[in-house]
Parts: sequence; structure tokens; C-alpha cells
Amino acid sequence: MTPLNTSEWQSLERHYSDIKYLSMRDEFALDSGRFERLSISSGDLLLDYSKNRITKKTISKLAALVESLDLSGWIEKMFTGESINTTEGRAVSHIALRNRSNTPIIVDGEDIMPAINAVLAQMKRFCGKVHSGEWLGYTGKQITDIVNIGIGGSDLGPAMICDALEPYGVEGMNAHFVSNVDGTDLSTTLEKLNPETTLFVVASKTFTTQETLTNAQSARAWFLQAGSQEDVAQHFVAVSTNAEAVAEFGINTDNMFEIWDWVGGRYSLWSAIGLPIALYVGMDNFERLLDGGHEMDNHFRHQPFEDNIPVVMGLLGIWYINFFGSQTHAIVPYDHSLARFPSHMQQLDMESNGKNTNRQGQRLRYGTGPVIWGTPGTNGQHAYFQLIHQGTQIIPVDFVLPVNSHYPEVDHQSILLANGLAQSEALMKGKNAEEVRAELVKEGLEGEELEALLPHKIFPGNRPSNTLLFPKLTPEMLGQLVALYEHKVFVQGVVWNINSFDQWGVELGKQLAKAILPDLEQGAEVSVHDSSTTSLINLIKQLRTY
Ligand code: G6Q
Repeated sequence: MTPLNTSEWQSLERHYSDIKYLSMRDEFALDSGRFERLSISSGDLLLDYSKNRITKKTISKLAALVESLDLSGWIEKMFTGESINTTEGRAVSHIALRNRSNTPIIVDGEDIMPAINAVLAQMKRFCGKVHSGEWLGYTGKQITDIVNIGIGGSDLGPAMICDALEPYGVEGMNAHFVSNVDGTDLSTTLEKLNPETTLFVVASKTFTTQETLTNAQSARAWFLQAGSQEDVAQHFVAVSTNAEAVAEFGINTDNMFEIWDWVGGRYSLWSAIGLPIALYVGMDNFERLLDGGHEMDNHFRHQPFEDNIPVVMGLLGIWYINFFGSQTHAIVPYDHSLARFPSHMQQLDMESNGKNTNRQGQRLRYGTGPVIWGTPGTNGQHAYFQLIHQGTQIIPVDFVLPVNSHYPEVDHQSILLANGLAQSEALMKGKNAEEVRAELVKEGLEGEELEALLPHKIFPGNRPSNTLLFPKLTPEMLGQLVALYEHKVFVQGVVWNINSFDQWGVELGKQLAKAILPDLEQGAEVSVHDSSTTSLINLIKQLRTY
């Protein structure tokens, strides 16, 4: 089923021809109600999508498209535990992990809520023990440092949340994240730590990931320079589906927190993969994060499409990717504690929708997932915003703006917000030749000098952005934001008719390195690869000093 053949898509194509030159600046001038009409609230969260190259009709037409593609049906399938990850034969039930209403969710004929609740209770007990000092290091000292060892979905989400919720950190507790197999990552983390007060969380859904197991083994070797084999149990716990491999590694399975195959790595921060979050900010705050996610789930499941934040954001993405030809999308949080938010969103979106084959196995004839990127404002303004303003591509931007900071520098916050708002306004309005001319004349320029400079100072404007505004970055709000983007990705996957929940590209990477490693390790020259890879392997062997 290709969306291109629907009458709704064809109607959108005609609509695109009609309004592709629509000027947002003119629309704002003509219509004082544009913001009212093109914004949505859900609790404390506001989406202002009025600075997009659309009319209200555009959204109605896009909503009609997803209606015709049975988005409602797909949402129900996800929320009721159907096996919609068809290439892996799995349900997609991360929503169950934050199902605070605790209504049964049946996966493979079984209600999964009791198992989820049991692991949440286990996490609560464990965090309670660590925080109260009931669980101590091998010399009787309080645990002060949590080191999460994981990669990809077992790292990015929890690392992002711990950074973002730093103001909620339990006093005296520090969280560290080691992911890269580059020894620099582990070494630079461990050199600051004391084995007596450090707890390692080895987080791996499969417990077969090369980077994670290598880092975990090296961490254990580091620990054993101080503690004994019997002490390992006090300092290493695991999060996994694979009890056998956990036991084989030497971690007591009593200290293993279970996850399930129906939760994808990039959707797993809500599960026991979130253990470092709970250890760092406390279980109550972890549950507040889940509450926020659940609130967004209810909004997504029940709001009509045109008043539905993830649906509208997903549809706007379709509009730019499939009609305007955009290939990238920037997420720019004006909150320094959200520095890792774009990276998490990058994995979430690009691993989910970076696909070229539809559910039926046919090669696609239309664009799918964009390149997601971004860094916090205002830093980005002094770097890549040049291209967003005056480059040749249309790059939609999401501005993520908390009104209040957790920190007392009130003057900073107004400056920060003024910058965020100024950027979205400037992207929309641009600066035309007359305005530039007037500015230059005011500066005392004239004649050839003025004419030479003028074209460089013109901003085309009409560049789209969304603004997500909320009072403060609380755990609930962060939960809402992450769930919002998860559902946005889901909506787009439904439109593109792809399975957003497998990741064969990641699996390929896992296989390839394993094939080259023996060639790198053996002494003799190799010749079995292509000439580039063979030469690089042989050159590395000549150059290495280890
Ligand atoms: C996420 C991906 C991938 C995965 C890592 C780690 O959706 O599947 O990023 O999370 O490869 O896998 P393990 O948790 O199995 O170590």
C-alpha cells in the first residue's frame, strides 16, 4: 500500500502547488488569529506551529491522509499489544512501561502489566536500599557513583534524562555513562572514581553487544584491582532479557532487572534500562517521568488528529519531506540541560524511520526519515544557524523552550528566551531588499558599496519552525516531550508504510566488526578484503604501538 496512490495524497499534491509560495509573513499580517488557530495545548505543554508554510486547510488535508491510512487503527494496535514489529515478530509496547492507569495490556495472550509492576517494585526496593545506605560498597561505604555501561538505546536515553534532571539529583549521587568501546571513555570515567563507592549497571537488552561486554569486563578488572571476586556482586548489577549471559558474566541474577523483547532499545528508557535514572534522581522522580509519558500517551490516543501534538508534528514533517523535499530537521532546545536531547531524538527517529523498504518488502519511491540534528541554543546560533537562515535548503526547526530555569540567573533566562523567539521570528520573516537597503542607508552606506553588500544581507525568510513552550523542565514535562517525539515518529512510519521498530542497519554493524577483528589481531598481512580495507588493516598493523 503506497500512500502516493490515495486520493488524499493527490489532493495534497494539488494543494501544495496552490500554496507552495504562500508567504508566512503575509499570512500573519492578514490574519491576527493565526497563532490561535495553529497552536495546540496539552496540559502545560504548548505547540505553536503557526510559523509553518501551511494554512488550516493543509492540516485538515494531512489529517485526512492519515485517516485514510488508518492511523487510528495502528494506534490501537500499538496500545493493545499487537505484534506490529513484523520483521522481528514482536509487539511494540513501550507505552505499557508507563501505563500508570495499570489497565491490562495483552501481549501474546498474557497481561504484561504484572511483570512490569514487579520490576518497578524491584527497582524501587533497590534504589531505596542504595539511597538509605542499606546497600553499601564492599568496605561499608555509601555508594556515591553509578556507572551505566551500555550503548545505543541502553545509553542515550538514560544519559539524556540524567543530564536533563540534574536539579533533581539525589544529594551525593553522581551518574556516569560509558558507551564507546574506545578505551578513552571508560578510562577517563574510572580515573575519577573510587571502587569502594562505585556501582556499575551493565545495561544490555541482548547481553551480547561487543562494546558493552568489553567495557563491562574492563570495569570488572579495574574493580578487582581493589575488591575481591566475592565483592563483585555488591558493585555490579545488570539490566537485560538474557539471564543466562548475565550469570555467565558473573553477575548474580538476583541483581538483574528484567526487560522484554517487546521493548525496542531506543524506546527502553521507561523500563529497567532507566535504572541509572532512578538511582540518580530517585524512584519518585522516575515515576514522575513515567506519569508524563503516560499523559502524552493519553493525548495521542484520544485527541482528534488536528488537535493532537504528535500527529500534527508528524504530519508537518511529511509536508516538508515529501512535498518540499527537506532532508534534515533540527531540534534546538533552549535549555542547556537538554544538550543530549537532540542525540536521543536522532537515534529515535533515524533508527526508526531510516528505511527504504515498505512493510510488504517493496522498495520505496518516496522520502522517509530525515537527518535529525541539533545542539542547544544559543550556541547553535553562533555556528550552524547561518545555513538555516541563508543556505539553499529548507530545514524545519523545533525550538524547545522552557520558560523558567531551575537555576537562579533570571537575567540569563530572559536573554535565552529572547534569542529563541528572535530566531523563529527571523526565520519566518526574513529580511527583504528594501529593509536591508534602509538599514544600510541608516548606517551611512551608499552607491556601489551599498549595492555590493545588499544581496548578502538579504534573508529569504519563510523558513518553518515549531515552538514547544512549557513552564519548566520537570520530570513529568520531560516524560511528555520524549513520548511526544516517539509518537511523532510512529505517525510518520504509518504514513510511509514502514516498520519503525526494527533496526537491521544496526545489526549489520554488530556483525561486520566481528568479522574484521581477527584479521586485525593476527600477525600476518591479510588480503581477503577489498583493496581499501585490506590496505588499511595492514597499515594499522604497521603503525600500531600496542
Ligand atoms: C536500539 C537499537 C540499539 C541497541 C544497542 C544496544 O533501538 O537496537 O541502539 O539499543 O545496540 O543493544 P543492547 O541493549 O542489546 O546491548
